[in-house]
Amino acid sequence: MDDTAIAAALTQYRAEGYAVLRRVFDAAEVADMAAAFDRHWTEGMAHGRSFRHGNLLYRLGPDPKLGRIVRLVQWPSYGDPVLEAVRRDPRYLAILAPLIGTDIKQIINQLHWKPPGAGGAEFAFHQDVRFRRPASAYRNLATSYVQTGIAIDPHRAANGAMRIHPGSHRLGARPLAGPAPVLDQAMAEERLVAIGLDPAKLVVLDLDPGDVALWNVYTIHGSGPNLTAGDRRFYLNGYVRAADCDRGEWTFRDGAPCVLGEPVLVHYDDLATRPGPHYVEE
Ligand SMILES: O=C(O)CCC(=O)C(=O)O
Repeated sequence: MDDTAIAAALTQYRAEGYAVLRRVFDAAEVADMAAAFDRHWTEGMAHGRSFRHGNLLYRLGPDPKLGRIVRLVQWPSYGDPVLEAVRRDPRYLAILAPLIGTDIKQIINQLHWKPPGAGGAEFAFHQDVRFRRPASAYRNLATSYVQTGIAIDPHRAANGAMRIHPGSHRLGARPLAGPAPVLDQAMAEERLVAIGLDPAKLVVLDLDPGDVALWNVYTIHGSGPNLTAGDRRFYLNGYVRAADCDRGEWTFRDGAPCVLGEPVLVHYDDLATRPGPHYVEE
């Protein structure tokens, strides 16, 4: 990942609302992250229900074929040195600084799974702006927030790769997935047609392990089922210019990486009153 590759990716990100940087993390680093995913899968499945401890959340859900499975983990980096080091890796600063500066907080730190044989594990078409709540905590969202994802496994159409509508980041917030959770719905191209978009323009994010994808908070995207025999794991980190957000964990302060300490307010509004471990109603 050299400066030329970063500049080209950021030009594409600004023009089309997404970009891919190739081979940011090497095979050994990806293997360490894959092992971390497997540790968290074991832990989440052992809970058997959605479980929270502070900002750490194991979100389980029913799968029509596999029963109850771990769909995602939020903030696995507390207590996980491998994932914690990746979230504040200097390579992220090099990618993010031209977009949002060197004082950066983090809102998303998340593991996504699509296990082989899963009948669901889809994400309906949506824009991430719907999750940036409360809206009053954010300013200049279109230019202050950047979402990223590291492919842990080959990320292809057949195993439920993300699909993106290029240029859709210019459309503002559009009604897409409706009020139901994005996680519980399949991608429906008619939703794109209903807002005047051509599904034929969708791009599949074809990623190799260690590649990093970036997308804008208004970019329309979704992902389908995993129809292959292997896992599809994706490590997401979402960053915001610190001055434009009232929440989040510090990631870089004046360009220096910040180690996670005691959890601060990100999404979990009851952090101060109920910080301890507990099971969560789904
Ligand atoms: O993991 C995926 O495929 C979906 C990612 C996504 O849509 C999101 O995090 O907003």
